[in-house]
Amino acid sequence: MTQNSQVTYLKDYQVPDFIIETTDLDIRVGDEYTSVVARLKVRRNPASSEPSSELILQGGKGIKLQDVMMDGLILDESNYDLNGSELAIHQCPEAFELTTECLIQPQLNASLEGLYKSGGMYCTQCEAEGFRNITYYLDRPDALSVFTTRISAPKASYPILLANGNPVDQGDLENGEHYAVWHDPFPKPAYLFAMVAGDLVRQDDQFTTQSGRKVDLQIFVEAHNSHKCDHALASLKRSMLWDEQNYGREYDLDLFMIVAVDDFNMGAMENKGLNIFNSDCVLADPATSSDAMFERIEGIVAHEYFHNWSGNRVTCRDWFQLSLKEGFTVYRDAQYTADTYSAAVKRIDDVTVLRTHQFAEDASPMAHPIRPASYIEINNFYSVTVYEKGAEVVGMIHTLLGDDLFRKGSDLYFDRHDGQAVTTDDFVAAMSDASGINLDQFKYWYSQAGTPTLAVTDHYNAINNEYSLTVVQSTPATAECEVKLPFHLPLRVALLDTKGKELPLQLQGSEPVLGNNCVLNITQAQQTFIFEGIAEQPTPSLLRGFSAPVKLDYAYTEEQLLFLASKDQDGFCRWEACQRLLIEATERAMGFMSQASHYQLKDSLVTMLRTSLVDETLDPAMVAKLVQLPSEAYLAETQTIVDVDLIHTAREAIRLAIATALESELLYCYQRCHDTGVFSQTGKAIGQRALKNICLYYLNALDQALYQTMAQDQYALQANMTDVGAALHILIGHKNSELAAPLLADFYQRWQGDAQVVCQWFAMQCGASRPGLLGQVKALLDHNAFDIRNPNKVRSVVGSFIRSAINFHAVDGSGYAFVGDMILKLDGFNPMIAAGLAKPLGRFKRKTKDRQQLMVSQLQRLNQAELSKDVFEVVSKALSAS
Ligand code: 0A1
Ligand code: ZN
Repeated sequence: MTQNSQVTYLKDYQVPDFIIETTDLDIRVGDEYTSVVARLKVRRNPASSEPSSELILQGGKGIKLQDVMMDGLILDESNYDLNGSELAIHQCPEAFELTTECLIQPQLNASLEGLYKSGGMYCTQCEAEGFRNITYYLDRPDALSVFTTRISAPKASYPILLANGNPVDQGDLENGEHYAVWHDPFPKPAYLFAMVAGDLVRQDDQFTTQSGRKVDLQIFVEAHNSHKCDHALASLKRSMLWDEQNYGREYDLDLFMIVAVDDFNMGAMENKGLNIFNSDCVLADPATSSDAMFERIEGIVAHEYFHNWSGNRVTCRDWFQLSLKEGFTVYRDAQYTADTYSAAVKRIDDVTVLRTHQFAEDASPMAHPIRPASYIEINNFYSVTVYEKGAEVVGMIHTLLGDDLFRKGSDLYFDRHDGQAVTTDDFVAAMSDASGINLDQFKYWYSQAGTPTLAVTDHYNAINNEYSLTVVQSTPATAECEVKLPFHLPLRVALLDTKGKELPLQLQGSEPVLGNNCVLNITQAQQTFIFEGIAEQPTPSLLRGFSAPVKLDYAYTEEQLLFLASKDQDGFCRWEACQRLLIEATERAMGFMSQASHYQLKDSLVTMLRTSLVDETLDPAMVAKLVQLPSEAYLAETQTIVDVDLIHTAREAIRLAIATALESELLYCYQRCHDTGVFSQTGKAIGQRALKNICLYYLNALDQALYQTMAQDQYALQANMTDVGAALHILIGHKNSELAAPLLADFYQRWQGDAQVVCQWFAMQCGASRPGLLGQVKALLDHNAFDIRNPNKVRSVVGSFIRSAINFHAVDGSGYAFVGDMILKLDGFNPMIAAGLAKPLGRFKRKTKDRQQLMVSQLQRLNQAELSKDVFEVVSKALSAS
C-alpha cells in the first residue's frame, strides 16, 4: 500500500495518549529560514485506552528538525525516531516538558497550508492538518492546549505581528527587529492557531456585549484596500448582536481581529480571535463588488464569527465530525441572513445550491454521508455535503423540535460541551435530551449518503371528506452503502382550497389541532396520512420551505402548478411551482430540438410570468426568482441522461420565447426598476437591480440593437458593479460576440490595479455560456494578471471554464484535456486546489456515452502520474466507479 492510498477510518478512533497542557511558541521570521521553537508541557492522558510511553508527533515534509529537548536536556537520536512525517519520542515520563527547534521556509510553501507568504505578508492556514507544517505536534482536533505565541521579525517590513488571543508584550530588538507576544487563554486545537506578520493598515470599531463588555474590532488589510472594510465591520457587529439575541452566545475575548490575505485556498478561517479571510470574501465597495458579493461577504463574516461558539468553544473530536461545526455554523449563518434580509429569497438561494451541487455530489463517486466513515485526505471533505447538507440536517432537527425546544437543545449543547472536542452524536444527544424527542432513527442522516426520493400520491374521498397522502421513500445506493434504512424526516405540508386558503388540518388518529401548516413525521419506507373534515378536493402544498433535502416526486398537473405559482403563501413552494413549469417547458423544447428556435410557449406559462412581472406589489427580489430560468447545471441535475448541448440550446430557446412573448412587459419592468438616483443598498433597491438585470438578459435574447444599446448604456453609466457586471455578462454571452470586446478592454483598463475585479474579469470571460471558449481561456493563462499560484485566479479561469458546461464537455474532449493539464500542473504545489478541479471530471455517470469515455480516459491519464493524496483519492474513487 502506498502512502497515497492509506485510508483513515472513523472506527479506529482512539483518544490521544498524551495531553499538551500548554504550548509556547517562539517564531523568528527570517528571509531564508524561519525558526520555530515549541515548548510543550506534556502529560500522559489518563483517559487513554492503551497507554504508551511513546509520544508521536506529526510533522510536514518541509520541516528541518534542529533539536529536541526533554526537561531541559538535549535528546540524542537514540531517544527519538524521525521518519518523514512523524517524530516519535521514546520512554516519556508521566509529565515532562518537550522543546523542539525546527526550521521552515514559508516563502517556498505554495500549498498554502501551514505558515506561508502571501505577497509581502506571512500568514497561516492550519485547518485541517496544516499546523504540522509549522512544527512537530499532536495535530488533531481533540488535543486542546493553551497557546502563547512570541513572534519576532524585521520591523520595517513586518510592522504588524499578530496571533490568537490578547497581546501581552511587545518591543524592539537589535538589528531592526521587533517582537510581540500573544496569549490565548482558551484551550484550543492546533487547527485554530494563527499568526500574521505584515505591513498592514487597521480599521477599528467596537462592540459592547450584552453583559456590557467592550470588544475591540479590528480589520487588517493592505493599505490600498483600506476603503473596503466598512461592510465587513458592519456585518460583524450585526452578527455579534444576532448571536446574543438568538443563541445567547456572547463573544469571549476583548479583541476580535480579521486579516485579509490574497492567497488563500478557501473562503475564510475561524482561528480564535484572529480570523483570516480570503480578501475576496471580506473586502467590498459598491464600485467593485456586486450585491451578490456583498451578501456573500456578510454571510461569511457571520459564519466565521459564529464559529467562535460552534467550532471553537465546542470543537470536533476528529475530522469525521467536521459537520458538527460546519453544518451547524452554515445553518446559523443561513438563519442570520434570512432574519436580516428576505427569508424566502435566502431559502431559494440555498435550495438552489443544494440541489445543483450537493445532489450532484451525492450521485458522484465522491458521495459521502455528512459524517464520512473514512477518508484518504480530509481536505477532500470540505464539501457541499458536509457544509450544506449538514446545515439541512440541523435545520430538520429544528423543524422537528420547533423553535423553543431547538433553542433549549442548543443551550444544552453549548453548556454541556463548552471547552470540549465532541461528536455529532453528542450534538444530537443534547437536542434529544433537551426536547425529550427520540432522534435515534434521525441519526441515519449522519451515516448514510445519497439523496432520498419521496414519492407522494394522494386520494380525495368526497363522501367522507377525507384526504389521504401516501409517502414512499427510497434512496439510491452509494459507494459506501448499498441498502439504505428509512430516514426520519419532517415533511411540511398545507392543503389549499380553491381560493388558495390554507385549510385547517386534522390528522386521523393524532392530536386535535395541527394548524394550517403541519409537519408530518416521515419514518417508514411507506406511510399514509389521512386528513379529516376536508370539504373539497384540496391542492397539496408539499415540502414547504424545502423541509428536507429530498427529491419530491408528486405528479402535479399543470393546472395545479399554475395555481401554486400564483397562490401559495409559502415562498419556496411558489417558486418551486414556477421552476417546475419552466423545467417542463425546457424539456418540451428539448424534444422539439430541430425547431427549437421557433419553440412556442404555452399561453398559461406566459400569463403566469406576465402576472409576476407586472405585479408591483410583490418584492422585486422574489419576482426576480420567480421569472428566472433554471440554470443549465440544475437542468442537468433533473435529466437521466445529460446532453449539455441540448440543454443549452433548449434553454436558449425558452429564453428567446419568453422574451418574444413578454417583450413589452420586460421592457417596462426594466425601466421601472432602473434606478439612476443615489446608489442604495436597501432590500428593495437590491431586488430591483436583480429584477431589472434579468429583464435585460431576456431582452438581449431578441438580438435587437435597442437592447444591446441598453446594455451598453448600463455599462457606460458605471453606476455600481452589480449593473456593470450584469451588462458585461449579457454582452459577453451575446450572439454578436464583437459587442463585448471594447467593454472588456475598458473594464480591464479601469480595474487592472484591483485583483478582486481582475478575477471577475477573468471569470466573466472564462465562464461564458458560448461555445468555442477554450482558445481564449488558454490565452488568458498567459495574461500578465494571471498567476497560477493564486487560488482566486485559478478559480476564476479554470473553475469558471468548468462551469461553462458546453465548453468543459466539448465533444472533442478538449475541455477535459485542458482541465487534466491544469490538475497536473497544480498538483505539484497546491494539491487542495488541484483536487477541487478533479472532482468534476469524476462526474461522468449520466453524461452521453462519448463523453463518458473521454472523461474516463482523462482520469486514466491522471492516474498514471505521481499524484498527491488529494488528487489520488478523487481520481481513484472515480475510476473505481467506471
Ligand atoms: N473552517 C473554515 C473553512 C476552511 C477549511 C480549510 C481551509 O484550508 C485548508 C481553510 C478554510 C470555514 O468553514 O470557514
Ligand atoms: Zn465553517
